[in-house]
Amino acid sequence: MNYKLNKLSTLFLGSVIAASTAFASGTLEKVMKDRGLTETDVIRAAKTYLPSGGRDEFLVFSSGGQSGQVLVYGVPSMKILKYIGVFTPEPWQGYGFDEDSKAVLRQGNIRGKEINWGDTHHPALSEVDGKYDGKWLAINDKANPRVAIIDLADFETKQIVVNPIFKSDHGGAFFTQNSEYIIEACQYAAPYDNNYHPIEEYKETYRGGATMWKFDPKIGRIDANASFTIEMPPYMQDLSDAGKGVSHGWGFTNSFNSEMYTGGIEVGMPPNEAGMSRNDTDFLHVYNWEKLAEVAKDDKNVKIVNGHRVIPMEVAVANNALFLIPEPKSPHGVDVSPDGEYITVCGKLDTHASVFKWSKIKKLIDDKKYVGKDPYGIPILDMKESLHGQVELGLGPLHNQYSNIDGEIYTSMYVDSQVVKWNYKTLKVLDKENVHYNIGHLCGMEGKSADPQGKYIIALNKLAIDRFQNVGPLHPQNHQLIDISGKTMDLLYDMPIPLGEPHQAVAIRAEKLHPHVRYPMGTNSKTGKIHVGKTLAGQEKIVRDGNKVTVYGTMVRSHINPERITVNKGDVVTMHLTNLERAQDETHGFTVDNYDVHMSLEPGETATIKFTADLEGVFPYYCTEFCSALHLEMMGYLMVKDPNKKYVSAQKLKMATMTPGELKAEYDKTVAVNTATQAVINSVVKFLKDNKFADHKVVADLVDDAFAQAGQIPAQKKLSDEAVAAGDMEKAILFENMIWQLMVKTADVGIRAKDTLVSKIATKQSNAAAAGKRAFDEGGCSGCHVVGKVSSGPDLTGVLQRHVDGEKWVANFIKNPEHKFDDDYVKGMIDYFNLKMPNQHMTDQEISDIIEYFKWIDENANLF
Ligand code: K7E
Ligand code: CUA
Repeated sequence: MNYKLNKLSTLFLGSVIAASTAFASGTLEKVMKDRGLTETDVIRAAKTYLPSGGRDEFLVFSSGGQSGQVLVYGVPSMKILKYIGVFTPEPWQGYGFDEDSKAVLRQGNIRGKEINWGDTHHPALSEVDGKYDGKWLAINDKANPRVAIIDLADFETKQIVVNPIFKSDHGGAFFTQNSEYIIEACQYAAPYDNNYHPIEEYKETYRGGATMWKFDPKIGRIDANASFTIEMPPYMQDLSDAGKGVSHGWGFTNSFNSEMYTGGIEVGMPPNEAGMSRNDTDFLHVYNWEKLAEVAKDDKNVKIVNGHRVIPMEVAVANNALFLIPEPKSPHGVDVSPDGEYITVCGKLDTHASVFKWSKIKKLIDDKKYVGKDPYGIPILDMKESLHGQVELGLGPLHNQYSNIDGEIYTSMYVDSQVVKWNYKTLKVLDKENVHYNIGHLCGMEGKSADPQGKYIIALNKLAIDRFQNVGPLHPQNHQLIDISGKTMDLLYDMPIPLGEPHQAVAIRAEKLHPHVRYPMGTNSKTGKIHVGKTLAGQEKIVRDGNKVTVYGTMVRSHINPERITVNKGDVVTMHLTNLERAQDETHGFTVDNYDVHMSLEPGETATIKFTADLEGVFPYYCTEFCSALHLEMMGYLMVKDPNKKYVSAQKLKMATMTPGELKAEYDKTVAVNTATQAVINSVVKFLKDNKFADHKVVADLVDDAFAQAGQIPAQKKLSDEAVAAGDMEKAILFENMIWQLMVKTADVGIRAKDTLVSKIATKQSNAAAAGKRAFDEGGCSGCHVVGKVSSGPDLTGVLQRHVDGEKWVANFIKNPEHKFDDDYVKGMIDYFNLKMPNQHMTDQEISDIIEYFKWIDENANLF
């Protein structure tokens, strides 16, 4: 056997079960002492700890603030799983660096301007009956009024819509209870058209509003043409929420500048912050979007601005569909209860939370009982008569989340840096917990749906200050996990996030999500359709049309086809690449050096890059994911020639060549290695079949992947044989090498399948046996003994049966090997291995555990 085969068979035969480890008693106390941990710390750690390979109960989608992204993490472990590029290019995903994702990103252009950042604020999950269905995620961009849709089948951004009339937004995205619409309310009032209007005409020409984006939950796309905006006064609308249950069909949006103050600090006016917070109350906007959706269908009822349907305030009022309720000063959050009956509003500059009651509001509306009208003719309802009650919570209340307990609500206190637990029905404060620092939103588990789950609340803090190692003046964000399952809250965990400021985050039970692991072959992931550039193995080609060069290529471990592309300087190059893999997680990335292009091709995906080859020269291109042992070889060259230049060929170096005899010898050697390797693969296949691998889905999937690799071998063998027949031994050797590569990949997955299968079918180790394995590995025994195999020392399978009173014999031998060196049996072993077993100074406990481990090995001897 040569080196290659030797290594491979060691991998196979020596693959040992990864057993659970057990620690000696007293270890926990020692770790606690060494690390200065209290018992409370350890309990909190245990509540959030997720063992390797474990799964979280909830997934959180958090706004990435100024990063323009969304991030995904698990609860309770707080492990970050993904950043999703939304309004911002995201190179890892190729987002914004390949044509298909650029097409999505460029949907977000505003008035022809490319915008490459966003200020993401409020993610929202699609709903059925007010409950999350795990299908779609929407999020708004405050800076450039846009809403994006993310598909939870692959966690990719699929659509961006630009608000055609707002210049800023904030009160989105909020799904209505059956995902009929997504609410996007304005923030900073501005003229709807794109013209200049002097600030002195603020009250006349500047407007706020709430856009109702029509959503199709089947395909997960907004239909801009079926959407409309409800015109609202320039009160600076802030957060919104959709009614549900009893209040379904209605929307709620608050505001913070009922003063309609416009500042002027530079001309000696008091600043905005003073003028906009002068009144004791601002306005909660209450609107019947369901009725207005019908109204908007008639052209007579709307004005068209920038191609978008707008319902004027007077039309909304005439249809009894728009009302105002005074609410305490500079409010922020407005949060509808799970049943839709209570609407809790928090005023940043008021110490109270105000709980409005939908049945009271509805009665005032039905009775047309108004206390007046605002300057735009919108009826105003009496605040006191709309209120269920108010509770004093502390300083700076902002946002609310609900739990699974009836009446229980959690409110973030920005100024006090606290989370307050209270009851919105009884209006009693129940508990307060300090957070660090200046909390904004908070995120309950499905805490704003019709079906809140309780268990945890996450504080999304604006400042981290001293919580982490200093990494410079720009600090990470701090998400803090709080256990709310007990009578009082308990802060479990700080998670720094090196991304933008979190505003809203939404959590969903992980079991509700069913993302796929691969695409149907040739899919354009951005459209969900088969890509025009889909290319299968054997269909690769380079097409020229004038100065346009189109490449139809494929990627599969571990080569890119084609491997050489020659174009003229100035040619426009389009490359469609398809990842032919079926195996889970076998992504290939692709870039051409110096051309600012990158794509991430998940199994089955096709994507496109396009660039003008305006630089002359030689440009390597390569796979950017370390996808196999031959990943570095997964490359090729783009050669760009200047058609106007004459290239003189370089002097050819005279290279030594092999004789036909030498070539034949190398060919024979390569074939022999392959034959031997195949025998090893066959033995693994036999093991897998003998142990019924098909009964275990994860193993069967791995075996599928292995066969996908092995299935490519016959075609390569044919090419090799053809080369031999044609007398080209050089080429034949290369094809035989390719066969070996395929065998290695087959083996790689095969080993994983075997290990997985063994872990599935082996009997469970007792704690003692697990401790024994640990002692065996850490005590140095495994340096000479490999289970199931004769190595530098004998195979220990069955060792307890080899001697009379075997357990005692082995225990004595481990404890004191020297005493047995004259024993005939041991003498023979020493001769054979040319090695004496050293005394590893095991304790009696360790020795007895090792004996248990040996028993476990014997129970499972057939698996080694
Ligand atoms: Cu930061 Cu919802 Cu934009 Cu409050 S918002 S914190
Ligand atoms: Cu494909 Cu590296």
